[in-house]
Order: sequence, then structure tokens, then C-alpha cells
Amino acid sequence: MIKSKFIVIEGLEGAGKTNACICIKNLLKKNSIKNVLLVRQPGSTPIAEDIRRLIKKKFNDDNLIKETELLLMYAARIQLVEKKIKPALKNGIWVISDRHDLSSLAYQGGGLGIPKKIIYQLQSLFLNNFIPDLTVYLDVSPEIGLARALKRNPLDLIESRSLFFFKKTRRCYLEKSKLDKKTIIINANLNIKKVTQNITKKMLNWLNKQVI
Ligand code: T5A
Repeated sequence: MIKSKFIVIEGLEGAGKTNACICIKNLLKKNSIKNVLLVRQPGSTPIAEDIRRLIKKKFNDDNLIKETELLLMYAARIQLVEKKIKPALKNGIWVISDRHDLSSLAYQGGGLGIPKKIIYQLQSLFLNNFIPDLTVYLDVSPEIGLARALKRNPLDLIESRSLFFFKKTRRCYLEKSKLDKKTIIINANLNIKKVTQNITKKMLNWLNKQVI
């Protein structure tokens, strides 16, 4: 049996992360990996879900300043990692997370301009060496991703930011993903069928390389 793994799906709004999570879960099942926990960030514990609501809410008389936003993302993440992700991995359960700390680097670092060294400090302080075994980055242009997100629901606080913000966020995602050997990049501008085929192909390739 392969040791349980921590798989992270990343990308802009409308990149298709929900579809990718389901696709990977099904693929693992077909390959006899049935114990899989799906989580999302921020969220997936009662406290982290409350933080998620807070981050997404539009306040008329108060703005979330970028440092508060970053710290809230980290508060939700630490809660989830310690309460659910680490215990699951310890018990042989695979974990698929819709977003993780690369989102903070891309959105709060790339998009909002918080110096990356601050985010790396948070990572090292609170996550230590806890890094994903695999990251699947779904690369979508902000124009396409936001149009998909808008078709589904009215845009929330973060989704309502400018195209420039999302371009900077994407640039950061791409820079980091290209440098990381544990990241698979998928062109998410294509139709769902093609994206799913590409994820399946690359995931199978990765799975076959995992040592027993
Ligand atoms: N955030 C999060 C930070 O700023 N910093 C952080 O550290 C963290 C963890 C989370 C928000 O918080 C921010 C980022 C986010 O703004 P969220 O609701 O989880 O909020 O936001 P998203 O993760 O972006 O959720 P989305 O649902 O918008 O994105 P998905 O999951 O990538 O998109 P999905 O799969 O739901 O698809 C959206 C729509 O597009 C269609 C789907 O059918 C669906 O209708 N679609 C496609 N259509 C055509 N072709 C394709 N290839 C398609 N793929 C999907």
C-alpha cells in the first residue's frame, strides 16, 4: 500500500478546482485508494468555515485590510491542518485540499502585494515543513475564470477585485508552479472534458511513480 498523500488543487476562481477534486478522488478510488478526505480552504472545520464567511462578506462600513486577510487565511489553515489534515494522514487517509498555502502566496502576496518574505515567515512559523506531496495547478486566464464564476453565482468580495489583481495573482501562481518539481500545471482554459483528460493522464503518471 502507498503511504497516504496530501494533494492540493490550486488556481484562480472558475479554474475548475471542484471538478478536479472529484476527478482525482474517483481516480484514486479506481486505483484502490478508497480512504480519501476532501477539504477546502479556507474552511472544512466549524471555526475555519466561520472565518471563510467573514472573509467573503462585504462590510459597508469596514474593509478587511490585506494583513488581516492574510492572517485570517492562516488562522483557518492552521486550524484545518492540525485538526483534520494531519490526523487523517496519520491514519492512512489521503487528503485532497481545494487550495492551500500557495493561495496565500498568490492572492495576498502576488495580488495584494504583501512582501513574500512575510508569507514565507508565516509558512515556516506555523506550517513548518508540512508541504503537499503534489500540487495540481489549474492555470486559467482571469477573463475566462471570472466569466465562469459569474455565470454560477454573484461575485463575492475577493472575486469582485480588479482584473489587474487577478493577473498579478496568476503571474505569481505560474512563477511558483514552474519552479516546483512537485507541481503539475494543467491548462484549464480548455473545455471540461479535455481538462479532465489531462488531469487523469498526469495524475496516473504521478501515481505510478509513488513507491510502495
Ligand atoms: N483565498 C483562499 C485567498 O485569497 N487566499 C488563501 O490563502 C485562500 C486559501 C475562496 C476564496 O478565498 C481566496 C480565493 C478565493 O477567492 P472559493 O469559493 O473557494 O473562495 O473560491 P474558488 O476556490 O475560486 O471557487 P470557485 O468555485 O470559483 O472555483 P473553482 O472551484 O475552481 O471552480 P468550479 O470548479 O466551481 O467551476 C466554476 C464554474 O465553471 C465551470 C463549472 O461547471 C462551474 O460552473 N467550469 C468550466 N466551464 C467550462 N470549461 C471548464 N474547463 C470549466 N471548469 C469549470
